[in-house]
Amino acid sequence: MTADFQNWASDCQAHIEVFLASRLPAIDCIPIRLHKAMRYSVLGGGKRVRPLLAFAAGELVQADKARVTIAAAAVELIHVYSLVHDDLPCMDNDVLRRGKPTCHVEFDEATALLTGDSLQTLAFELLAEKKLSDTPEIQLEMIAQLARASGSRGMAGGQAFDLDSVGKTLSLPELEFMHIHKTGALIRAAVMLGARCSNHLNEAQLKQLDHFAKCIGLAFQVVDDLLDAEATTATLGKTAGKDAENNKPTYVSILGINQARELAQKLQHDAYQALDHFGDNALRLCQVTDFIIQRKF
Ligand code: GRG
Repeated sequence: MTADFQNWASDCQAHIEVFLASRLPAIDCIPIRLHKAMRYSVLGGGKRVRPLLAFAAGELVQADKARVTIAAAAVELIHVYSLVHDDLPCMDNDVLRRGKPTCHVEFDEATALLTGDSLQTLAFELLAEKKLSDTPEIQLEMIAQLARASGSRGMAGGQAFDLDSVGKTLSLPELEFMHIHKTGALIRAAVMLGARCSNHLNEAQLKQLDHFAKCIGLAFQVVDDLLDAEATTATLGKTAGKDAENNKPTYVSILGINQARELAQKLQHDAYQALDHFGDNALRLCQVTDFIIQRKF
């Protein structure tokens, strides 16, 4: 990773942190416990991969950064809501997230449930309150796109499939279906919402970009499975080895470490190819792709 990319990514991460901090209700705002839990869950942690993708897609189309910031924040809020709910005892039952106790451990289960709910609605409040596109119909489509990506035909549906697959043997296409929904849908939304903050791309180009986003969404998950198998809890900031412990089908359990690594490289290559005709404007998207593949946590 180049120093130039590291500086850009640090700037984006700091920028989204400040924006999220400014839009989350203050801790002295009633109900205090809920607002504390929301800020605890969102602020001061995470790689911010989805905001990085939204900013990189925004740069591809020279979109207004203030608009992209709102889109990036909305996607990150949905992501954090999903983490808070995923960690609950009724789902993954985890105690560590982003290097600190999970929301329900630090607060309580009811507060964690409400935290996820409130982060989700805040995401849509942000998307709906300011002009994000010069074309109102496109902004409506952005809101619908994030809703679809988050709901039963996207992330929540993928999570349902995941919960149902514990202890089962999945085929590779079934595993792919699960992750295209559970993890991929939101990653795709991050890229597409960033790009739609400007009217620069035609339908064919948007389709091409969506194909790129699909490839990196899957690549993200393959790498996640590899890290779960190979990295330590201390490095990850969340419990390592959970997939095998919970008897979950993963790319590693189906393909083995070496083939899973090869698949991540193939998806990286496919992602690059999808960006081919965008030329130099796609530099940041290529760099975020490398970051996703090379990440250590
Ligand atoms: C509860 C509706 C609902 C959905 C949960 C995304 C998800 C669905 C659960 C998260 C469980 C998980 C570990 C999924 C694997 C991929 C993933 C989303 C990892 C966490 O994302 P990162 O690595 O996390 O971007 P940070 O903390 O860096 O933001």
